[in-house]
Amino acid sequence: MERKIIFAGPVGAGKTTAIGAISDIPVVSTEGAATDEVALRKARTTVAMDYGVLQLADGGKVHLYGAPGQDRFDFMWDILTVGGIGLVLMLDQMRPDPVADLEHFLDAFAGFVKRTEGAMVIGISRMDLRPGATVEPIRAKLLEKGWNVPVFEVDARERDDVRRLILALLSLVDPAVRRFR
Ligand SMILES: Nc1nc2c(ncn2[C@@H]2O[C@H](COP(=O)(O)OP(=O)(O)O)[C@@H](O)[C@H]2O)c(=O)[nH]1
Ligand SMILES: [Mg+2]
Repeated sequence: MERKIIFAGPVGAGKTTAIGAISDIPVVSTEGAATDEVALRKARTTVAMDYGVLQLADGGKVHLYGAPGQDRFDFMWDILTVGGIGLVLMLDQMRPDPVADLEHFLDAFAGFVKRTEGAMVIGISRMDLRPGATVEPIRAKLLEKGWNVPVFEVDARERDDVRRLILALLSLVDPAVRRFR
């Protein structure tokens, strides 16, 4: 069975890294030189999408699509979500206001998440860079807004962390999904 999942979130949250950490093929990226405010954060950024594939133990495939983080590419978000079965929202603990980022992306992807009947998980990255940070403010905001979404601390560079995130999403969609290595 073939399934498509989407990674979304702000620039620098670790979407490209996460897909690279878990994909069984070298990631296909459309990175370009960063311009405007993003150039202050990193030299290259995803301008259209990232693509990777994860092979499941049962022979199934999960197609992994990373959406560009910048709002001016938000027209890509509607294109990328077509046929998707779930959303991984990556948030970055080092951003000035991760809770504001959460609200922004919940609004932007609400239609998609509704179509998938709530197939969404959240990964909070770069926790290691801010000692003492917790995911509680994110959980509190989700609760306040009535979103029942699993939240994980992830290091996007760690395959096991990304794996846990994707397994959680797949089991929301299909509780019988087989484990993968
Ligand atoms: N220290 C640390 N760095 C991370 C973590 N997750 C991702 N990164 C780094 O953050 C940077 C931005 O990641 P990238 O995948 O380009 O973000 P994207 O814009 O969402 O695609 C990369 O240098 C990653 O290696 C984490 O949990 N801890
Ligand atoms: Mg990227």
